[in-house]
Amino acid sequence: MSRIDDLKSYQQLYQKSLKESEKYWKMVASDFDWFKKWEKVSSGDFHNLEIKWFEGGKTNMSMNCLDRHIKDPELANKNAVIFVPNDPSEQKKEFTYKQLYEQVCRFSNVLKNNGIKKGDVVCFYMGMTPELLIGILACTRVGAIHSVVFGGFSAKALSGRINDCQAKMIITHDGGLRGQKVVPLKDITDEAVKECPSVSKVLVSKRAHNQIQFNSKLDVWLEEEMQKADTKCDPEIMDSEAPLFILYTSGSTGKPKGLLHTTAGYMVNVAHTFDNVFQMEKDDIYWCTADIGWITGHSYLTYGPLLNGATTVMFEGVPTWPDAGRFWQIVDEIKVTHFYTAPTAIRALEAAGVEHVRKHKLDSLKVLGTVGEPINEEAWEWYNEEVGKKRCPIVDTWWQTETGAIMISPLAHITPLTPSCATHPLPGISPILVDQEGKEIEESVAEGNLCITRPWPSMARTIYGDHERYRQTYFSTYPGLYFTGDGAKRFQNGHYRITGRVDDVINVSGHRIGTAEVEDALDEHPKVYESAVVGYPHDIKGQGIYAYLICHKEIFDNKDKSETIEKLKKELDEIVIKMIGPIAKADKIQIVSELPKTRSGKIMRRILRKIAAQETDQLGDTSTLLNPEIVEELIQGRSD
Ligand code: 7RM
Repeated sequence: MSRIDDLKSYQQLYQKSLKESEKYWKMVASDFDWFKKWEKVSSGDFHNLEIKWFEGGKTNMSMNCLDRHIKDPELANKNAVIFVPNDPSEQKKEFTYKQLYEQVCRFSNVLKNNGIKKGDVVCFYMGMTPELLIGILACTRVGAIHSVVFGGFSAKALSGRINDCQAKMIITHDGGLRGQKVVPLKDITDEAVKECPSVSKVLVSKRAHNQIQFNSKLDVWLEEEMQKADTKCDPEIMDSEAPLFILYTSGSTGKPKGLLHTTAGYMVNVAHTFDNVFQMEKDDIYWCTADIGWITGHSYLTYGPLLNGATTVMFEGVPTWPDAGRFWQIVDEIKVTHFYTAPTAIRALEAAGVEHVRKHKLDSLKVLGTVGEPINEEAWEWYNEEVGKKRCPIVDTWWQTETGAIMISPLAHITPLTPSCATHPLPGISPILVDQEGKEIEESVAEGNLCITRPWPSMARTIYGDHERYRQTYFSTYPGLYFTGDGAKRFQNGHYRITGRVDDVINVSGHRIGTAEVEDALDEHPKVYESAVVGYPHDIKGQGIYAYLICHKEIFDNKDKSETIEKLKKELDEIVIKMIGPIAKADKIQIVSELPKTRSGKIMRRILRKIAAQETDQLGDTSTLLNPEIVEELIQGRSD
């Protein structure tokens, strides 16, 4: 195996991965099963944007997650997945690699029996149960492209995504279980599907046993289909560059983008980074708390662990139910060794009181990880002391939906750690910092915009159906470079600290939300004429959503009455929930008479961000504004 096992070999292999890239990735890729080996390791660049890895190769993702492992009798009987249901009194479910293989084969046959062929898109809108994980693996087995939509999104958000990728089938639950709530997934699906002519079948899995409408023209019960299906299904022979999945993510402009990931490069890079970052041993138990609806749930709950023959935990519920000790109770109960979560969860559990964590032993833990947003030092220290008992390295992993795999991260037990630092790049990744003009900042100690200089195997190949938008979004700001949208600091030792988004994307509880999307929703309100949305520092969520609104006179004149604001806020929440989902609700609103605009009519968001963050002493130059007098009104009317 090509795992890095000390700092010296990291340095050597990292250098090799850049200087002898082809040799390096050939070595890594040789650990996998191929129907046919590749002809060319990599081609394409950030100018032509025709990026390909392992071209000419033929393989299959599910074969590498399952068939490859069950050839070894010991691995065949090892747990692949431990499912922890929402309700603590419900029995956990375990699947050995052999059992998971059989379930995936069955599900593959269900897909085929219901008309799914190689290249079709299948949309998943489900809670976190094994059916979701089995379902996406089944897609990869038959060569279908999965598109998972997070169960917290609204019917409108769901139908928009389905229509964008023309999904043929949607797979859902009757209801999703989250704490004491039942999410009416099937009802929401019914509403969405009315607007989705491409969908010819809806597979429904029984979970919450809530009342649903069963439409016999479209709907099929998943469990009945599974019963009928055969437990053998040969994996399709897939090109290295065959589409593997589409995943939607928010950007600074326009509607969400469907990032397209392809087969071999993604597989090799995700497996390799999982292996190096987490440094698992044979009987370790790994738990990533992300939902499969996000990239972390794709790469490091599902594919990374399974490609490495590890045991992965899948948790259906929420961190705070029945109480804020739920995560720690699960860690003790199933002896989790590797625990990977988001800073927002750490901060929320810290705020819930230390007694919840001190009640549990947590002595099985060996490695902790974080992902999704910058982790502040306070939260890092708490995680280190209260959860890791100062015995566990924390891997602060920086990456994106677009990058497919972890890009900058410590290697557990190997990399010297600094709180809140993602540290060094992983093999094949060459980050640089650039200034506003796009000039590389050469000094070792520096701060700037984070770019990547050359293609890596797991990068998204395009935005589904819109290659030009892909070029525009990622490769036009700094021609020849991939621009991440993040700012970063670099230290003397070459380590990086990611400081957060420098564009109009807000990171709320680790979820990416485009300000433009929220503004579009707010503007739907008949009494809102214009809106401007920015992020501001929030103790638990990392960032909160702050909306400045220009409204009808009737509202403006009564803007100091709490009932006016409360009523408007409630109506706006309803619209946002309908258009996007509850995660995009504004935390604060402020009614204003004007927005600060430049002479060319652009909203000056920098000023709005400073006011929302209560940093009004650092407003900078406001003289270029068309309406500088508005600044004082905005400061006076700030919503606290
Ligand atoms: C994996 C994921 C991506 C954005 C990214 C950053 C932020 C993610 C870290 C981080 C600081 C980290 N994909 N981000 N990880 N910021 N430190 N370790 O989250 O596409 O949903 O979001 O998240 O701003 O650009 S994502």
